[in-house]
Amino acid sequence: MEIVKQIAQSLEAGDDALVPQLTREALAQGIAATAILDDGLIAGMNAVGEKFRVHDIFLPDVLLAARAMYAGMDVLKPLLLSAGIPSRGRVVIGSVHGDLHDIGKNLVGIMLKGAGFDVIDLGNDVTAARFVEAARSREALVIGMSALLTTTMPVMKEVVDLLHKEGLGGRIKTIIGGAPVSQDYAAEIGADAYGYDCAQAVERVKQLAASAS
Ligand code: B1M
Repeated sequence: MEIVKQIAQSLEAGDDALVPQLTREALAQGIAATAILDDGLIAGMNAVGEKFRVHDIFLPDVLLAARAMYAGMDVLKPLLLSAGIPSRGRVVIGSVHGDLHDIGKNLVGIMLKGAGFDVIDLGNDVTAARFVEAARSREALVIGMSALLTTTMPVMKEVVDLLHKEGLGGRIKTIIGGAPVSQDYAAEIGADAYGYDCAQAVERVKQLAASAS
């Protein structure tokens, strides 16, 4: 697993040429895509977050790391997606208004597609009105929201409240996730589920879709 550590280190260094190269090599060595994702790419990004928090590195370094993360994800994406599964239903996802972080949200989208969901990705900086309108007009079973900033978490409550105000609360389910979000926060704002990571998000969405359909 030495190579997986190297992937994490290259991501920390923001090397968007070496990360995909090592990712391909790791796959060729027979290492599972999910192990490369968790122990290489996500582990590297977590280290970047910690260094950024203590001002060891600065915003441009984080941007480079994000670019390297995407370069690695591009290699893994086809392996995390599986073709030919009949649709389990439609899910609208997005990063909430004010939030430009989209790596975790994109991973959740890839994993949901891989599990057979029809995913409508609204991107980042998505207002409550856009989430609800998209879910209603596209007949989605679930809205999945991601927030990485403590300041943007309240938008999740706006979405839940708007759904209830429009009488859609029982029909369209909600799941929230992102580093500052928790099960307690989901309960507090009345969201139907919380996903700790993209794998758990898929399990929760399966349960929500089954109860919504
Ligand atoms: Co920003 N940033 N950032 N940043 N950034 C954080 C979030 C921060 C914790 C860093 C720190 O201080 N340690 C901090 C937030 C502090 C806080 O709110 N308490 C922070 C800050 C302050 C900022 C700015 C304000 C910095 C500035 O401008 N001074 C600014 C805000 C911009 C904005 O959004 N308006 C900013 C900008 C950026 C970049 C643009 C440089 C870049 C984002 C690039 C991009 O996304 N395209 C960036 C990055 C990369 C980070 C860190 C380092 C890494 C985030 C990441 O991608 N992690 C982050 C530190 C950290 O989180 N430790 C940080 C990897 C990703 C796979 O994990 O997104 O958590 P994550 O997703 C996980 C789970 O959370 C879960 O599944 C994934 C794993 O499987 N999950 C879900 C996510 N969404 C889910 C949804 C679900 C279920 C599960 O259901 C729907």
